[in-house]
Amino acid sequence: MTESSRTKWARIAGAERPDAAMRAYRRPNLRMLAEVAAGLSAPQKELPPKYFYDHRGSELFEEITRLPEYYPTRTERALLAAWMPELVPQLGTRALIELGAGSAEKSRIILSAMQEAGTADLYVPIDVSASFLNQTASRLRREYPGLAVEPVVADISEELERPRGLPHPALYAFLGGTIGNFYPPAAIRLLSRVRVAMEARDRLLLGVDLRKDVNRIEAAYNDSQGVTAAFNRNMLLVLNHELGSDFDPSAFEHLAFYEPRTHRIEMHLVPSTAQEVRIPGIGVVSFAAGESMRTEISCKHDRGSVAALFAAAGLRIEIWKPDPDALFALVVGALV
Ligand code: SAH
Ligand code: AVI
Repeated sequence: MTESSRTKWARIAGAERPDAAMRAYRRPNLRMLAEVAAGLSAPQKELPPKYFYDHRGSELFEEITRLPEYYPTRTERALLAAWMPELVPQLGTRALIELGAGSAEKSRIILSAMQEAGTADLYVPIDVSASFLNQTASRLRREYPGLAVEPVVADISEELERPRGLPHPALYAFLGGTIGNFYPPAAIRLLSRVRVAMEARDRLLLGVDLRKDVNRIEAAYNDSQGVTAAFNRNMLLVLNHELGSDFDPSAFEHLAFYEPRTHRIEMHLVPSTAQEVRIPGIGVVSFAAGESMRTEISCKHDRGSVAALFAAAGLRIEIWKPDPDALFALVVGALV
C-alpha cells in the first residue's frame, strides 16, 4: 500500500481521531454531516450504523459479544476453532485481510492456524474505529512477533483497496455477521469490491447470522443488562462529539424488533417526548414524541439469500458450514 493511499484512508475515516473534538468545530466531518442530513430528512429518520463505533462504541460492542443472549459471537468462535486448523493449511493462506476487524478476538484463531502452518506473512485489519483498530494492531504485533500487521482505517461502505505486494493466497474475512448491517444493494457493492480485489487462489470467509426462532433473535438485541441499549444511544454521543449537536441520549428509548418480511432485526431510537435537536450545519431537527429513528438493520440469512448476494457480486459458495444448531454459518466464497 502506498503512503498516499494510507493518508487518504485516514482522511476518509477520521471519525474519532484524538483531535476530533477540536476539529468538529473548525472543520466539520462533511461526509458525516451529509449522511446525517440525508438520513434525518427522510420520512423514516435513519442514521448509518457505522456511527456506533467510536472507541466507546467498539468497547460496548465487545461487551455485547459476552452477553448470555448474544449467541452470534460464541457460535462463530466455536465454528472457527473447529475448522480453521484444517481449512487454513488447505487454502495455504499467507495473508489475512479483515473487514470490520474490531478487536480481532476471533481472527486470532485464523492467525494462529496460519502460524501453525508456517504461512503467517501479513494481517491487514480494516475498520472505521481508528483508535480501537490501532490498539488491536499493537496487541497483535506483540502476540505474533513474526507477522506483519498493517491496519487500515477505512469506510468499507465506500472503498476497498488491495494492499500492494499482497502475498497470495489471501483470505478476505468478513466475520460477525456484519454483512447483515448493510442493505442488500450495499452488501452486493461491498462483496463486488472484494471480488474485484481477489485473485483466483484467494478466498472470502464470510460469517452470517441465520434465520431462526424470532424470540431467540429478538432476545439477542434486547439484553437484560441494557448493554445493547447503551450501544444504540452511543450513536447520539458520537454525533454530539463529531458534529457539535445537542442530542439528549437519555430522552431516547432503545427499540429492537424482528421484521419477518425482510428477515431482519431493526434497531431504533425513539424519543418519549418531542425533541428539538440543533445540529450545526444542518439546523434544528424536530422529533415528535414516539417518532422513531432507525439506527441499524441486521439481516438474517439462509443459504439461498447468501447465494443470491454472491451471484450478484460474481462470487459462488464453495463451502457452506453452519453450526450444529443452525444459528450461524461460515461461508467460503470463491470467484465464479
Ligand atoms: N469482526 C468483529 C467486529 C464486529 S463489530 C467481530 O466479529 O466480532 C463491526 C465492526 O465493523 C466494528 O469494529 C466496526 O467499527 C466496523 N465497521 C462497521 N461499519 C464499518 C464500515 N462502514 N467500514 C469499516 N468498518 C466498519
Ligand atoms: C456488528 N453486527 C454484526 C452486530 C449485529 O448483531 O448486527 C451489531 C449489533 N447491534 C446490536 N447488537 C450487536
